[in-house]
Amino acid sequence: MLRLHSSPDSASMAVRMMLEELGLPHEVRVLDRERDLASPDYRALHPLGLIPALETPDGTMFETAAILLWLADRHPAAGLAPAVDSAARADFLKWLFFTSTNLHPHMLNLFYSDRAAGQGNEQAVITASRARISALLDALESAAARRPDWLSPDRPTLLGYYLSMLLRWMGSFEAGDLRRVTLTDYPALHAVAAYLETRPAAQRVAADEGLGPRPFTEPC
Ligand SMILES: N[C@@H](CCC(=O)N[C@@H](CS)C(=O)NCC(=O)O)C(=O)O
Repeated sequence: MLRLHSSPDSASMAVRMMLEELGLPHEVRVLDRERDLASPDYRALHPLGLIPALETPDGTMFETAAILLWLADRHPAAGLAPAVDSAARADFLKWLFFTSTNLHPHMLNLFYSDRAAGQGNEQAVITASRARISALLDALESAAARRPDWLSPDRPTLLGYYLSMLLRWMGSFEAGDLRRVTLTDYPALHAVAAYLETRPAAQRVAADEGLGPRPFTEPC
């Protein structure tokens, strides 16, 4: 049995949606962030005490992108990612890692700016990361506009779920003079998110986590 350690509206959301999309039996453990993340029991699962962690028959996994890729590769018939030997795999992997090593960390900088810059320097890191996020979203929009199968607005995909989750957070973040990202400024990414949020898998998770009926395009 798969066991996901989660928290509402955190990075476990994309993993839950993939588990639902794949129809895999799983248990969801909702963490108490204050109590659990630093506990020895949870640190034994995740060395940094972060969310998500997924217990699997092959051992515990962490890092959102690694978990999503493992799930997709284990269930190739679902087509959530290009097969390992397909021509599209190279392009897909490039943009998956682009997202997990650039966009995701810069988004975390917005929400945990004191960690990145030290207390008192939060605004500088928020301003720098926000500017970088704009450049990253421009690049991702260009990739999505080419309508690759692995980031399609017509079918569920690993990268679509991962990006839609990150776009949800960007759509709700504002600080000082920095306005929220308007998702409609990125029409190809918006189309991916708008399609995915209609999927029963996404709707079930959104309802359970209290994310509203349009969790990606109208974050509440
Ligand atoms: N690179 C990690 C980042 C995980 C991460 O930072 N998760 C956040 C939730 S979205 C978290 O655990 N926050 C709690 C904390 O940092 O105290 C991944 O992709 O899984």
